[in-house]
Amino acid sequence: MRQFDRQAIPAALKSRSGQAIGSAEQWERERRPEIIGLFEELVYGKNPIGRPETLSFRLLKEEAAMNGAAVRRTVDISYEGPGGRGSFPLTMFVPANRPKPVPACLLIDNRTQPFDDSDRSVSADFWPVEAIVARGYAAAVYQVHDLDPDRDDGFRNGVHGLFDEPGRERPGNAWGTIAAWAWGASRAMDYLETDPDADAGRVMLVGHSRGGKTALWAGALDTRFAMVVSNNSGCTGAALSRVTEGERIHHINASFPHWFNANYKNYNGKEDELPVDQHLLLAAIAPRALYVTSATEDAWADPQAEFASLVLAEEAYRLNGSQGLGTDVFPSPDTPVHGDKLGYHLRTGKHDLLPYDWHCFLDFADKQI
Ligand code: GTR
Repeated sequence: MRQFDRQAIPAALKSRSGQAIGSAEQWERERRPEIIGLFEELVYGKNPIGRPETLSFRLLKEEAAMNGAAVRRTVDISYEGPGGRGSFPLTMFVPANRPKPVPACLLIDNRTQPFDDSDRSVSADFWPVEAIVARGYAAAVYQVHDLDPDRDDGFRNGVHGLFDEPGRERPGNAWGTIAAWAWGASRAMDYLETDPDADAGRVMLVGHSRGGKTALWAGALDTRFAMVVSNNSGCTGAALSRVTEGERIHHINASFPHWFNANYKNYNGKEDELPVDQHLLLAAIAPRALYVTSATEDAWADPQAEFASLVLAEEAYRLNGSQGLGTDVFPSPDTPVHGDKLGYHLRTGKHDLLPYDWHCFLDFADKQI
């Protein structure tokens, strides 16, 4: 693996004031909240609201799917804020012939085409529901643009428009679009907690690319997710910003100014000045299960920078008596590494989410949840 200076990277087990963090209890009480607070303040932004009191669920449709192998359920998740009412649909396929409740995958779908899988007669590589259901998991999905459009539009619409204080200038730490999508994952979890067919204590949250960044942030904030999967998440996802040879903070802030908060722009070209790096986001998921992937042809996400981040996150897992990933040797392509709580694979091919990736997530999930 590429060499980098570990000393130049903020230590997981040292607080900002320089205090050593020596126990899981101290991690939970001091360092983890400090890390979350720094990411809110400087990177993703702070959500103005958690679970709204007005949150409600309505079953829109339920029918047999996949020739009877699954039940397909569509639920409307709705809420109200000072800016009005909003909602997003959650679609879920539940394996028909399994004892309930079953574990579930929740996919944060960042594809832009409208979602129409009504009879699910054709398998999609990105979301191979037949395979997921056949392995005994419920497959749930929501689409990010139902929470907030993926455009730099001044945060007037989507959940920003509903919950931001009307007329108030947005502070530098106001939530960006990735935070809005992550908020949606928690609202989907609120629903899963009420669905008797799904075991909310065994949910794996999955996202690809910008959806992978979202999965990591949602998984760091919301400890109800038992397992988090970051697929090819790259810059401001799993990849270490100080180490990457791919996309950098100034690139991502220029191409996608709406993804992160305004304060993050102060770190364009100044990765070294950030008091966090992305391994701390992964560490904030400890002691829960975490699986990170890269692809050989995805240099923009920088596989080595993604792997290095996991290796550095391991310290937080060790505090909890876990071995973490158990190796710092960058693996060969298509050879998954399973530590006891951390997993990784480097898939041959391009930036994408494919059946091979899902197969590996489920292998890890079978052991973890
Ligand atoms: C790219 C962006 C990446 C990644 C990707 C995606 O253009 O630079 O950070 O998120 O989009 O979401 O597909």
